[in-house]
Amino acid sequence: MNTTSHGGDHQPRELWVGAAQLGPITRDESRSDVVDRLLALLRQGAEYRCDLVVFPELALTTFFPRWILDDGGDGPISGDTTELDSYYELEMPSRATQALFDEAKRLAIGFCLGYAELTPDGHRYNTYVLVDRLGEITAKYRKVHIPGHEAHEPWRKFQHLERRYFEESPDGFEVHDALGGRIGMAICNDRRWPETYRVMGLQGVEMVLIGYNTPLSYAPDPSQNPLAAFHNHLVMQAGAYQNGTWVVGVAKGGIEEGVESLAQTAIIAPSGQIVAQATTIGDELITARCDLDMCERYKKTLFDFDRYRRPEMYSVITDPTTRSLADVHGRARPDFEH
Ligand code: CDT
Repeated sequence: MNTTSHGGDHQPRELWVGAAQLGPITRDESRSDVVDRLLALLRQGAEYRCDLVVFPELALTTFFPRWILDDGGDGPISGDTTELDSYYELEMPSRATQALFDEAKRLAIGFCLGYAELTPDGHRYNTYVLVDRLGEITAKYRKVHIPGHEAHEPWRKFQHLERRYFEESPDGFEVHDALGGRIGMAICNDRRWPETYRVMGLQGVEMVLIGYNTPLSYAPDPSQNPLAAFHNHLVMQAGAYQNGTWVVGVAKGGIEEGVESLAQTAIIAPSGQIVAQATTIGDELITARCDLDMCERYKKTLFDFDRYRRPEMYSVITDPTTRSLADVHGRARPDFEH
């Protein structure tokens, strides 16, 4: 990689990124078989001289929130949780994933890995870790926006029980100086929310890494099904452009245990343009040379936040006591009165 310090000389700051899309992982696929697939993609990334390889959300197991895996009552998780617990990692690196960390260090390549995390004190998170060229975890992110439902809903063809199996992140969206850039992470449903990108944009993010598992069938409103691919790129391209950042969106796609999921892994420039896109729905590495200085072209012009933003006009976004402009101004504004 050809890097300079932020705001240094005129050498381009380039980060070669690999987006490592995965095809389906079956319910009975062992961790070591999955890690072998990840290793193959990591090595391919090294052959292409990538600095960083990004894997999807929950990259070590099948997307288990599609099943009710405990007693399934209205309350919290209860009963026999043997299978459920088997999908979580109690430590990272774990015994099964150590090979990935060792290989990254040997190849001097970074990676980002999504997995289900069960902490020693019993908290369950949908987690991403960023690993540097030395095979060390430099940053951890826990999913902020948890979609789906809390209790078993038998009317659905398949469940989306993320809200039963994962807690919301207590930490939020941080950015990290790593691999020569300013890097942030988000997971799946997070990508649909403009605040995800803006909170990191305000911290100067230059590349947002986003893994996803997106079923092509959305039970609460099937009219959205044909738009799944459009919405996927719409939100990531908008997030990139409006914040002057690279976005790397990485799918676990294909038909997994009978459920079809979106592929369409993409690397998106700060212009909002897609510069690389997967063409299959299986394991596939796509790569791009990302000029991190391209971010400044947007951050210093049209999206010069310090110059043009009006945060005092946005209080309804974060202040739960204001629900309308009338609340903000303490009265109804004349032109709103009838
Ligand atoms: N994994 C994940 O967050 N998937 C959601 C599905 C939404 S439907 C409950 C997504 O936003 O793609």
